[in-house]
Amino acid sequence: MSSESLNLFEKAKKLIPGGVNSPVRAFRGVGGTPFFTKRADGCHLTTADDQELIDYVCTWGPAIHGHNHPMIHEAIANALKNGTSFGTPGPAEVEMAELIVEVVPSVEKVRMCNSGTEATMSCIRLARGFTGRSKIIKFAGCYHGHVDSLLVKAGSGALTLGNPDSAGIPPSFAQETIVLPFNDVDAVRHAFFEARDEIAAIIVEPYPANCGLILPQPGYLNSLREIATEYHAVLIFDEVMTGFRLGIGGVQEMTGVTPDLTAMGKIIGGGLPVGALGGKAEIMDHLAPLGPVYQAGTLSGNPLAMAAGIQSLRMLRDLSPYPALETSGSTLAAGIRSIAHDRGIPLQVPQAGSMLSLFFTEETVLNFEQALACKHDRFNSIFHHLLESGVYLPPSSYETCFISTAHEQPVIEQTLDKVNSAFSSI
Ligand code: KE4
Repeated sequence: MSSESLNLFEKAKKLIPGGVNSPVRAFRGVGGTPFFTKRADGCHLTTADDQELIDYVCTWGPAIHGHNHPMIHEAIANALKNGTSFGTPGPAEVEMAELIVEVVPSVEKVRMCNSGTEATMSCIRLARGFTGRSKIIKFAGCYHGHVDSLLVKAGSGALTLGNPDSAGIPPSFAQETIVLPFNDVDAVRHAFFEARDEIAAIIVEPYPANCGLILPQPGYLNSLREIATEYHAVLIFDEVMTGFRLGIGGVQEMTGVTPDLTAMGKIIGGGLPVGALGGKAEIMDHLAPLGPVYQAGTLSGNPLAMAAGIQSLRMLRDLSPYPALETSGSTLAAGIRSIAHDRGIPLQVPQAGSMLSLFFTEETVLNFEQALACKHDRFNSIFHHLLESGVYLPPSSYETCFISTAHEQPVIEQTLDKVNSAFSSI
């Protein structure tokens, strides 16, 4: 590892727990020391030691247009002339709400917040307030941010650090959360048979991407919709990651499965801190100041973040880069599969649009247990070989790679050359 990043990390560790402001950045999943980034442009990061990396993390999703896109940069600069935060309603919030309602099928009303965690936390509280019930169903390996009720068998950084159940969550909270295996309809039916009118909501990442990328079996999401309707429970799609990425309307538009509430984030911030929850007006109107469910935020709807997010959404709506992103994703996934196959290395590369992940196993991964059983040491070896050759994958086999419109064909080909070399090493 280079010296400037090492120096910075040593300093950071004295001041910030683990030296990072979000655990998954610490490389605990893959080993080694994280590099520090000093700038980002297009599909590249430049490290503190001027190493240029092809970035397949894309700041964990928001940078779908690549980093530092000039039109997003300009939108923020223009908004900055008017100040940074007003603490009153502003016109940009209306424009953002209009855009989200326009492009996300199930959203009739929307409330902005500042992170995906706030969005899912608010969805849970709203579902409980709307139904008067307490229990929540979530799925093993799904990660919905660091919400007390949802840090139970969670994915992403919690799983990477080997503690999918965080300390600090009172048993009284955890017992209100029912954790089920993904892709198992009978498990959901059984849970409702047992706890029927106690269950306020099902919350699901419709394409789980926090224990690697797991694709729902045909009809699975439809079954969740039917069961939630049958038992008058709220169906919450956590589209913080998939929203606006797999299509402008997310998984709900792709599959035609309509949730009651949707948690959003990442892309709608254009790289600035933004989350949002949206859904049926009948439910959303239970939020304060209209209804009894309190939810708030000093910087919610911040004008700079709105400007960045509005520009990001406009470009997605007007330019529709999704076919090109699908081509990039499928080309990269097919190339990696072929490289592994030629070497007789068992590897699954699930891919959807500009999202893909690597599971070192023979079988298709359909749930958390199967994801756990993969050969993570092989991923870690590939991760470090690629990093040394200038390609940055997410620093955990429980994460998902993201591709942006800035990852043009030559970059994909260059990446595959480096993947080929990396696979020669295992
Ligand atoms: P934030 O609070 O980190 O903005 O969003 C939480 C969240 C909610 N729902 C889903 C489906 C998510 O993927 C996330 C956050 N994603 C992780 C990456 N797997 C963020 C990276 C990190 O924790 O630093």
